[in-house]
Amino acid sequence: VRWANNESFNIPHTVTRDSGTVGPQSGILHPGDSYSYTFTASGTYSYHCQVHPMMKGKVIVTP
Ligand SMILES: [Cu+2]
Repeated sequence: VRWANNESFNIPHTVTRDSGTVGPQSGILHPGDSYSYTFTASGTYSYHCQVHPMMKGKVIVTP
């Protein structure tokens, strides 16, 4: 999965796993940056933006 910051203004975001040691962990993404993570096991992976904790998402990987 590839996440891209497509903001028109200078708003940074992150893709940060909610817990555990497996899952996406991008660090700061400025506009124009992108981050890719390859999921290698099935499961539900919840994540949020460290800058804006109300921004949440999840990826569901099926076998
Ligand atoms: Cu954000």
